[in-house]
Amino acid sequence: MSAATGTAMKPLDVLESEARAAGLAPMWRRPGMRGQPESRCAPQSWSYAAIRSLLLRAAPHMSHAECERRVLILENAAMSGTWSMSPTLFAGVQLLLPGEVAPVHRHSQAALRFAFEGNGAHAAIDGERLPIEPGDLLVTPRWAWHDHGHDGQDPALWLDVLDVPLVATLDAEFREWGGDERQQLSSPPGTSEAMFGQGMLPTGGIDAALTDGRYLKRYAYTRSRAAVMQLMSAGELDPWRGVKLQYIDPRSGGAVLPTIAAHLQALPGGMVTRPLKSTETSLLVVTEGEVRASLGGRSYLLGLHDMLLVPSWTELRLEAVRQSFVFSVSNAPLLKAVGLWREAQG
Ligand code: GTQ
Repeated sequence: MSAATGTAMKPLDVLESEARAAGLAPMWRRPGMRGQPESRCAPQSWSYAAIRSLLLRAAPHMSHAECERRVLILENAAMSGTWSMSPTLFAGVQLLLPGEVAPVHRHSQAALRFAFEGNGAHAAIDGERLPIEPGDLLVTPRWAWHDHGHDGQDPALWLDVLDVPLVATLDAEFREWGGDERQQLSSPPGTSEAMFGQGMLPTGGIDAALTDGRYLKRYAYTRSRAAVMQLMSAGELDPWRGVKLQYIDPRSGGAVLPTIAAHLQALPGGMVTRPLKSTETSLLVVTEGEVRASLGGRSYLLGLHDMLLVPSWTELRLEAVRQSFVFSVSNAPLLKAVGLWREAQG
């Protein structure tokens, strides 16, 4: 351009274009490092009623035979086209009709499911069949074979949360289909809960063989709800959280998955939490009651099964319009593993 217009290029411009041609970028052109996180995802709420209605309308046109899983993805408005809820997490709501089968497969993305409605659905994970009843949490670690079925009468809907965007960023995506539609069962029902779900762990020299593919796969809502309910009734309230318990993998005492943590929270009617922000990105799901959330200066009213995405470093306060229970997931384990987890209590 300079030659055409007769204006001489400045020496630095010449150098920079030479640098770019050599595959180099001048860092002096880059904005400085940020003083604090500015998330690529934005606060967003999703109406369960809207998702449910769309899935039921989609079902006659989209059988499980035609799609891998019948899911509507919670795609963040600030990340349009990425199929992502946040830079590390994928979330979607899945519909399985009575008699349908979501065929067996496995993938390098880790998954968990939180059931919304429908009795009689079940998962098979690593050779064990588990019920999926409303409020249950099911864990499907990386590379675990899994399929889903439904022997009940009403549609089954649940939330799927996977670390899909993280695994894509790390260029580590693998997926395999099983030979048959359903996997062969190798453990009687209740095995993993007896081994890991009673505050006890298997012992003995055959540990490894005994526990291969076995871990706590299902956290029944009756038990997790009773736990937070009891603590709430006893007044064990944290001003920032009410009662908030984390689901743990009893083998490690840590989160249920290396990249995804899950929690259940109880708030007595009328409680307003003190403001809190952290570097974790969370998705909240109201499982009972009604919650008004103040997030990043905006207010959201969340009814049954409505969901709210809380980006990194965005201040959150919750007000329980009446006694409420909130399930949540977050990417906290990942941040903690690399020393990036931070929290500021207001
Ligand atoms: O049920 O295995 O929402 O593989 C997305 C990908 C669910 C599943 C999703 C999956 C699944």
